Amino acid sequence: MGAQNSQPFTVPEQEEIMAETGFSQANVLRLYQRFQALDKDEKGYLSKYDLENIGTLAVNPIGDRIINAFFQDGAVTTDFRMFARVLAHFRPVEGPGESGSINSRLNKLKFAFQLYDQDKDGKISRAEMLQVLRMMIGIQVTDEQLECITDRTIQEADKDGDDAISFEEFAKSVEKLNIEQKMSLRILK
Ligand SMILES: [Ca+2]
Ligand SMILES: [Ca+2]
Repeated sequence: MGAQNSQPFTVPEQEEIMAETGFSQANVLRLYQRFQALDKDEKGYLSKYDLENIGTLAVNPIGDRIINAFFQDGAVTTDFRMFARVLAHFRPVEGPGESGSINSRLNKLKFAFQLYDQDKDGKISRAEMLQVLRMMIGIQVTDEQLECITDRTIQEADKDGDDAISFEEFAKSVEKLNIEQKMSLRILK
């Protein structure tokens, strides 16, 4: 009775998660506590509904898209390992030598790209771009302005003229942006 509290606390699959995500032990522990706090019914997994309680996602215009990223291949729940893996994309880059890790620029870009490419055909179509722009800036502009912004965004990035943005074109178009910083949500807070 009550003996659990005297055990040293370990997170399930802690080592694997640290290796996979680059989170420190302290980070993993903090994330796990966050996970448990979100898992109000102590189910051992999170549903979309649970994730909607993350404040930074609730106020993010594409928060729904980010939430969906936790649920790959039609899953309706996310376990802690998946939770940590998705959040690792938002871990700030702490220095060189992290090129292979989940939070590298390339992986951050891939993550961002899939938030647009909802049908996963490897291209952001005009319709897909319009949807995201509507979420991000929709309330401030008219539909007509939104169509114009979409066309301009596509035109600027679309180098091969297929009226869609491939991953390469996407990466190129955001080359000058500080993706490392933009994709570093302070989700751990
Ligand atoms: Ca697509
Ligand atoms: Ca193209």
